[in-house]
Amino acid sequence: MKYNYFIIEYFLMHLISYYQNKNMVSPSIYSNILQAKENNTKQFAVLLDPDKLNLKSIDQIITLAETAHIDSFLIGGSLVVNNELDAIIDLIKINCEIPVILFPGSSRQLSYKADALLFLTLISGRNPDLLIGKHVETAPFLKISPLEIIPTGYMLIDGGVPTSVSYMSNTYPIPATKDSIAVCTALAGEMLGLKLIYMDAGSGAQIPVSTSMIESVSTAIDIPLVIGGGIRTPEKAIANAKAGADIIVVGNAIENDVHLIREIADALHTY
Ligand code: 1GP
Repeated sequence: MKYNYFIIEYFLMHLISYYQNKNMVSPSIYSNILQAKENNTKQFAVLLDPDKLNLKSIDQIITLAETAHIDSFLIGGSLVVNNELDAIIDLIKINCEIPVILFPGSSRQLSYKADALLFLTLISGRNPDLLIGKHVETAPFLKISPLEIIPTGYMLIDGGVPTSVSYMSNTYPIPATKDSIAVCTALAGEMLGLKLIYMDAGSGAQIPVSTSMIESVSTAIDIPLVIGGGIRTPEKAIANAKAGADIIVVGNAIENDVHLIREIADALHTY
């Protein structure tokens, strides 16, 4: 019995020291985002949806992402029915040093293997579970996790087609042309202490978030602005960056053409 306690204590000590060392050597992902914003350097994040990838295709994406020097991988999806979240993160971690940020579609999409987590509050919606309920449930697990927690105001913007997020969250998106609603929502998120605003037209959106809305919101807030949903070309990525987006997220288009990783990364990094 005593021997068992000794083993457990030994294991815990090593675990704690592993995470302490990890925290000491890893610069904060959020401070990197703030630094980039201060330098007016635009960041590029590739979104990987575990349901749409297989472990073979991810190899090529990791190689291209590394040579293109993307800034981060976001990992998440509306459902994530397969069980490969940990395996995908392991593959990324073995092959490159690109930070991995969880972008969870539900509170089940957690992995301690990632570097950070967007702690999403769906501020464009009025579903109390996604404004505070799920946060209360997951808070104790996140408190003891090694993940860097980034409180994020998530705003769904109408992208011209019904999205999985809208259906799953039981919320309406903000109408695409109502810039003033987007501005007030983002301002409220900032005043509530959120650290990022993520405006998303939803994966595969027909109409991405407009540059007019991006400009209005980015002018109104001081915290970094993430834009995603329906971005398919380097030109749209650059137009968003010019309008004030700090981080551009692309998922769907890369699943269709992996070489877009290099094209969009080059365009944004030479912006
Ligand atoms: C979806 O913003 C992301 O939540 C990315 O959208 O897959 O359309 O690039 P796409």
